[in-house]
Amino acid sequence: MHTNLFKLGWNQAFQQQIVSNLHSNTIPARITRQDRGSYSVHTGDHKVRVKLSGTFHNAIQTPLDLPTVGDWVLIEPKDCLIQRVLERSSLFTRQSSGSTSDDQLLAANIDWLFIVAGLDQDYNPKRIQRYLTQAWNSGAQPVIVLNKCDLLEDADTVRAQLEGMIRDAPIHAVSATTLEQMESLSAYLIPGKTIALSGSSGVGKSSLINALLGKKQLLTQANRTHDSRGRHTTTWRELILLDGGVCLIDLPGMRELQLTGDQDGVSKTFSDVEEIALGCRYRNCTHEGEPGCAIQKALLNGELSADRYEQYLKLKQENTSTSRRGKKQKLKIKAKSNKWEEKEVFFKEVTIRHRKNQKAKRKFRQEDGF
Ligand SMILES: Nc1nc2c(ncn2[C@@H]2O[C@H](COP(=O)(O)OP(=O)(O)OP(=O)(O)O)[C@@H](O)[C@H]2O)c(=O)[nH]1
Ligand SMILES: [Mg+2]
Ligand SMILES: [Zn+2]
Repeated sequence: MHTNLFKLGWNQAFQQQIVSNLHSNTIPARITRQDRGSYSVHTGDHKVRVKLSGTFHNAIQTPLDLPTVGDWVLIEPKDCLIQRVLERSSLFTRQSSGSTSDDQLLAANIDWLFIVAGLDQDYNPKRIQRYLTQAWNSGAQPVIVLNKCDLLEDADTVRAQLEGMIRDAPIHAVSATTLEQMESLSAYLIPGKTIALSGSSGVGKSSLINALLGKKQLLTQANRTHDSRGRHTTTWRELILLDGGVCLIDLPGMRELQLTGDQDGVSKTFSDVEEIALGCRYRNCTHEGEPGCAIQKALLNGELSADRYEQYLKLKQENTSTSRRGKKQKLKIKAKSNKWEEKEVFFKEVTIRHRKNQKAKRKFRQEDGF
């Protein structure tokens, strides 16, 4: 396999998915950008624009089947058509806004998910927890990057406060503008690895990528002055290759990050709360006044803050309702495919009956001397 592919993140796990005789006329490529109706892919040597093949298109059952930025696909180089998406090692999604319960795919096959927050007026630790919950569901390791540390005298104090609220995810305070502490991110810049940068608009995701590239490649724009909110400058998702062979995925700032309904993320983000709940006398304790409730005790003695418990309940509740909606959607798809299966069986039976009739008629004609 071409060594340039390894720089793009290709590895044994993807290689093993290719059955050589089945895919002899295809080559692997990584999706770097998605536009309406077409995709840009990198083959290791060059960039090509490709589309979905008709067979692929017809086989799509859910939005999860569609390729997204970071995906490895098999393409037919002659026709520039995507034939298959290889199984993903991780997938960062969010719940689509509006009434549909579809997952919106944001980035695939990422090793580290940077949750970027700006140390300006828009700084909000609860938003970081929300991103963290969703990040744990992606399968990638979350890393919290507090950008714009140049704006604060005591960025380390803010970082320490956040550390008290967050478990199992490293936190770095850096500045994309002055490059202070940027070297703390070099631990993640390993050739063949992929990092996606998520976070609200204006936190400095594109600025961080430019700082890592050492040039102003991506467009950035000053935030609104009165509240430091961003102006939604980046409008598409894009995979950028650093010289050393590290892939960075720039994501547009999101207005809202709705959770996609997997309770694991909540459990991991609030593992301290769930650990306390293990001490409740009753296994099905609702923590609303039962005797021997460890949560109530922790809230009273200050071991657990009311604020943190409230945030836990909020995200858990949000996840439960989205997972119910998600299940309904999956059931609908199943019902649809069952219908198709029934139709297929019906048509098969009709064809068999028709053939039998034809055969019987032929036999009858032969016997009758026609
Ligand atoms: N002071 C300071 N400003 C920064 C830093 N990083 C980025 N900025 C500024 O923050 C503003 C927004 O930066 P962007 O990189 O465009 O933010 P973004 O997260 O990509 O925003 P969207 O593309 O809208 O999602 C720009 O004016 C940057 O110059 C930093 O470390 N310190
Ligand atoms: Mg941007
Ligand atoms: Zn309890």
